Amino acid sequence: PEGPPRAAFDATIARRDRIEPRDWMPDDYRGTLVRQIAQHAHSEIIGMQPEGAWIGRAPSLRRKAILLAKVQDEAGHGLYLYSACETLGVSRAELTDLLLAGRQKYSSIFNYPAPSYADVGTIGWLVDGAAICNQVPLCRTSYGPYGRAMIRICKEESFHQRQGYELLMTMMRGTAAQRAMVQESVDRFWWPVLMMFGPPDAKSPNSERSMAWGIKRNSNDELRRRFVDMTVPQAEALGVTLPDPDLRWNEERGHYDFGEPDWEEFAAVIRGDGPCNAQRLAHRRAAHEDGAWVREAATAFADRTSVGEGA
Ligand code: FAQ
Repeated sequence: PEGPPRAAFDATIARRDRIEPRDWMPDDYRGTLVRQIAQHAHSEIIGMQPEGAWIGRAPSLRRKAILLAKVQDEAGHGLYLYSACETLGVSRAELTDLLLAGRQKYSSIFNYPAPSYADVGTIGWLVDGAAICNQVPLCRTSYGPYGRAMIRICKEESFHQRQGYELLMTMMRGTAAQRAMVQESVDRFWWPVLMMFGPPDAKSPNSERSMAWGIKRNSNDELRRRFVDMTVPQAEALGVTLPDPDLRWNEERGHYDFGEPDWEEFAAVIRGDGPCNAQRLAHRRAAHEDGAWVREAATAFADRTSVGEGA
């Protein structure tokens, strides 16, 4: 509608204040939020797979306990995000069905394999590092439930990033073979991590509108540049080389210059043709089917106990 509800929405956005679930909002605003939040939630849940596969093979009890806690946090993040999305009127069951039907996406990065134990460290350092860079501004997103979920998620992601860096630092102080494992892992992950920020601004169909609505606070390229500036000194401290011959400090701009990711590869991964797309979705589908009896039992129990509250 035009008139009061629309004016109230526009004024809230203009003040950079929060829209809450019961406020009137345009259908496109709601649709964009459902798309982004669901995609984010699916990423957290599918994102458990590459590291989760290392839990049984962690090299010590301490490393196993840390990894178990981290992967469990990712499940928690998925649940906060599904809850935030449910305030927009779609259920978690519907969102899961859309994911399994290939009608919603999850982050491209989780379609790459994690064949080496060093990948556990690299995922923490670079993937969680990129996630933080993208998500800190989302704490100020215009939709209340999403922004509040982001605050807690970002605190946990900071721990995840530090544990990854600490793991890699330990390996870099080890043998030559361990240092080579770290370098090989960073070489594989660097470019796919830069793609996590999405297509270049000129090819990002959703950015302009999402930024006008305050859903996104920064553009894809801005956040990608911020991530590179933040990460290069960390790579130097660690003693690894980032696999980009064009990476160099630009004195004039006060930022790093860097090369262009392979956007053809990005498009292929999003289309479903990445190295692990089929495996990740098949695993997610199997987990969902294996859990059917739990959902049925919980529903039956809830039906029985809801007759007299608390009975
Ligand atoms: N992968 O117009 P834009 C994590 C799609 S972190 C797949 O620029 P937008 C933590 C995009 O959806 C990862 N698809 O789109 C963790 C759109 O297609 P659609 C999750 C991508 O939304 C760490 C099309 O391309 N984080 O899980 C990607 O304005 C370790 C055009 O793009 C978030 O989701 C991509 N990388 O900007 C867990 C953050 N990029 O939907 C476990 C929240 C773009 O129209 C272990 N999301 N596409 O069919 C965002 O900030 C935004 O949605 C962007 C994309 C920046 C990802």
